[in-house]
Amino acid sequence: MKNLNKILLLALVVALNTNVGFAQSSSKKKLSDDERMEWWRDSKFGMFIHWGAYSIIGGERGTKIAGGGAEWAMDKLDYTVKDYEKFPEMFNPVMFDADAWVSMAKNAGMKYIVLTSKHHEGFGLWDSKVSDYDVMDTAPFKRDIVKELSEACKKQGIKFCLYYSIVDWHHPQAQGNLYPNYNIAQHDDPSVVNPKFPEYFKNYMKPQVKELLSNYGDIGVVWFDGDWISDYTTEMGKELYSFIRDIQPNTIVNNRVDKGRTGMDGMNNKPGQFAGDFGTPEQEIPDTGIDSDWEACMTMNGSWGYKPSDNNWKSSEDLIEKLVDIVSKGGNFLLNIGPDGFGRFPAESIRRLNAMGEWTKINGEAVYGASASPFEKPKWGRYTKKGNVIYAHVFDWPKDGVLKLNKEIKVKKATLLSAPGKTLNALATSRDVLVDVPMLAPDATVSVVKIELAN
Ligand code: FHN
Repeated sequence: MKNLNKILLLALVVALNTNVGFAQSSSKKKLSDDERMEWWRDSKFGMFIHWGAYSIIGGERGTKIAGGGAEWAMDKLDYTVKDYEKFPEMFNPVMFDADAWVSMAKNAGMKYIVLTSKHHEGFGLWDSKVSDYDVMDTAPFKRDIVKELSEACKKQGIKFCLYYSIVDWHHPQAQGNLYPNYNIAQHDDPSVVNPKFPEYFKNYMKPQVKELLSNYGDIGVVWFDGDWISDYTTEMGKELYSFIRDIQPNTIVNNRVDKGRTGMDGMNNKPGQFAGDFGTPEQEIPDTGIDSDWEACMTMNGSWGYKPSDNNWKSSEDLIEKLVDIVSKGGNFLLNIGPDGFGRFPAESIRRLNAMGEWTKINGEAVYGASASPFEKPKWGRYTKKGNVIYAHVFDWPKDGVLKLNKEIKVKKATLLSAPGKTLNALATSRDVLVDVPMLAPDATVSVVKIELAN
């Protein structure tokens, strides 16, 4: 009996140390597509994190500064595969604090985090058994970043999601005949065929994706990128999609898993023919709503990866308006942070996260679980909708203290989200519905009027 107890105790310890508990929680019952998408559709606001060995470089080499995203340093700053390897070899972000990152996302009002487990440079932020080019084997850091962040997310109740680049500038089979010389043409020119790519797909990519889906608990979204390279095929995309859903049936996968986009368009060109659960407009917001799931991803300055030379920061006000604009058109907003090589979020990003947090704390009701506006876009801002409520997000506060709503809106009750106890007077005229609002905007960025509908 004593021995049996010992065995049971040992089994429990092993289970706790090997993520067995996580794996079990992943094998939940298969949900319908609408059920599976529900948390994501309601979330509206997530954090993208671009972090890798490129975060040490910051987009600079001597006097040269990379144009565009600093995560492209290897390509833009002309590093050979061998030259570049020194950066993963010095990757030691001693200030990385997963709990602090998750808290910052949470306080900003974000509901999920998408971490670049491997960007185009090929360096993995987890303990991969099929690769030596990762944070445990190559880098002095020797801490499994995917594990730490997944656990912090679980602890703080945020969905943990992973980005994975199909493009790999380091793996020999992904480079094909050009290896050991890295050459961007390999990826972009359809006439340069890499006969080894299918081996990379089968023996490296799929096993890596399997590790990520097996060892880190429930993965909310798998966010692929690099679908544009000519060696990657729609057959591979469809295979990968089912492969993922077989491992974690309820995971959501973006449309870049397949080849449905024209060029770098966000949405698929022929809906229904390609694998993937949502479209991915990048650095843009569609003009109007789209009748399918989509998520706009965007940088705060002009770079995904850490780039101290880029001071072209969007203002907090602009970012809040972008969030509202996206939600009013039925999308999600995935806003990027590029931590530095020590593991710190840039101070400029933290400031913006804090401002967004202050806004979502008061006005989150008008965003989370809200859907696209059924009304025409008003001149002063945007509408979002939830059940029998319309939220008027006012970007330009009326100077005369009278907010003009579209005339189809039949007001039962109007209040400010910042002062819910006080009902605002509303009057329907033949041209508009007029709501008496304070002369001064209650929120310096976007003030929200909640309108309970009579019909
Ligand atoms: O090349 C990448 C880029 O570095 C970044 O990761 C963005 C994020 O959506 N995706 C690619 C370009 O579409």
